[in-house]
Amino acid sequence: MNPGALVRYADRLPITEATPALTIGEGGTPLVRSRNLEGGFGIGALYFKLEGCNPTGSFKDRGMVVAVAKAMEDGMSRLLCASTGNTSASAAAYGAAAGLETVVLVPEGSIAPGKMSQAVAYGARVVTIQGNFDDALRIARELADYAERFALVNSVNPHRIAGQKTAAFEIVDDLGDAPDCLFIPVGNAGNITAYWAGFREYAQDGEATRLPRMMGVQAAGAAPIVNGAPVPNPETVASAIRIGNPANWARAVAARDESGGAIDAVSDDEILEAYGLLPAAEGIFCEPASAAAVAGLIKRARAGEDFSGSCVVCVITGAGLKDAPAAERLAVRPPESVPPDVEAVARLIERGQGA
Ligand code: AN7
Repeated sequence: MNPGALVRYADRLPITEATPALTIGEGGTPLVRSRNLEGGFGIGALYFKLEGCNPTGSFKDRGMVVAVAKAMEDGMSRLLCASTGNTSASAAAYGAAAGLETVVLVPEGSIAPGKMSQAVAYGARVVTIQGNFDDALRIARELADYAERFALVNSVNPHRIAGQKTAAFEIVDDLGDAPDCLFIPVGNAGNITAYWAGFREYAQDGEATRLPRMMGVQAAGAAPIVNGAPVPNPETVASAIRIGNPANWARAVAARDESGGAIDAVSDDEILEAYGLLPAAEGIFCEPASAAAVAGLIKRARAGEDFSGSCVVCVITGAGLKDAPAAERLAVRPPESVPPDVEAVARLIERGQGA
């Protein structure tokens, strides 16, 4: 049985005897070796860390379990977050499990439908902000300052970062050492911060002999760190990372520079290409933001960077069903309708071979 991220890595998390052992089964996600893209792009070894296998379908659960357990310990009665969707789904789920009221602020009209369904199903109070994510986060931070007993569970909450470190621990535990490179999508930049902290902690304690290059990837229309300036109206098909002024900006830059890594931008076309390649070539269906990490790797490989001697991990941050309508953008065969007759079906599939 999966004990959950909080119990498995208890000695590396900021928990005490008074912290409730909260879990809904987060962590312990698969690290899967590539079957086709590894060879196709000349990579020594390529792995995908499938964070969509967490209970609410994204990596957010690792940090949320710690943040919500600490909120319970501190006697908070309400959770609050701003979100492009996944944080709100996760906060709503852990809030329900913990018996806390959850209020989520989301940018109106731009969160993926699966994420909205989750927040509603878990019983959160969903407030749609007539603005973008950056507006919602600004309001959440101000609200948390003056409203009583609201625990802010965005990645400005250090317990979120602490919990998300566990993904780096798992990768090292599975591979026996750190990889050479970690490709990861960057939005509010909490996750790249957390992975870097986790890899450093493991190396300091002798659990790993090396540190990976941290390779962050932003969408070109929402690439403040790459551009070196906030983006007032971020736009990208990858709605999860449609963020113009990341809260953890400085820490992402530190992770990049300390690790000898990079933060790159990829276009929506490059994101959509990777978003289609992953299910077709690997059997992995993720949401567009997650595909950005793989798009970043492909872009570098095509530009001639030599990964033939490298062990590379791409973090697949969220599940494909989160944003099912995005799949309509893929150039794949649409469903074909036939009468309920075996010959009609047989004729159709024979005729359609390779078409
Ligand atoms: C699938 O849910 O910011 O750089 O409010 O959902 O740590 O922000 C989501 C971010 C990557 C970027 N992949 O992570 C939110 C939110 C997926 C995501 C990111 C997000 P950060």
